[in-house]
Amino acid sequence: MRTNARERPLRRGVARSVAVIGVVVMGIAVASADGASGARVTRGDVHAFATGAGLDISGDARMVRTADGKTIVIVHVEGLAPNTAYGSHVHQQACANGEADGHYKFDPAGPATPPNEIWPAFTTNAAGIGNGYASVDGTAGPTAMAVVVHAPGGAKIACADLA
Ligand SMILES: [Cu+2]
Repeated sequence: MRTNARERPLRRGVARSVAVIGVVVMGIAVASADGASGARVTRGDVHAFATGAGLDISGDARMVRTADGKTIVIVHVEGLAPNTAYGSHVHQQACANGEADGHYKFDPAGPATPPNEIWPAFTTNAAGIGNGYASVDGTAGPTAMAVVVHAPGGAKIACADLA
């Protein structure tokens, strides 16, 4: 069947992505425990904004500034709609300050797209669970303060302060 032939590579790709995220999470756990690696980790729990208050959203977000000058962000969110693509970005204020304000940019005068911004977007599984991942060259500055999750329409629905 032609349909199956098309689906198989996609499924393999998804499985590979999940495996890659798993390896990265393990690597970060090691980095957190081992200060000698030189990586700096900030993290926070994901909670719903007022606009997402009807949803029982939970999860966590992590930012790793690696010793070799990369910034990696991982966000894990539960309680979302199934099989849905969500936007997610690093924002430049705390969640409680203007709903985290706008996007963090490495170069404030640069483009509003990666890699000048950090976008750990994701698509949820059938259980409404999503795992987002982004890795960019450069060490994020101190105003990379929160990870925001956006509904498909763009509304800010959830946030995690990175501390
Ligand atoms: Cu955003």
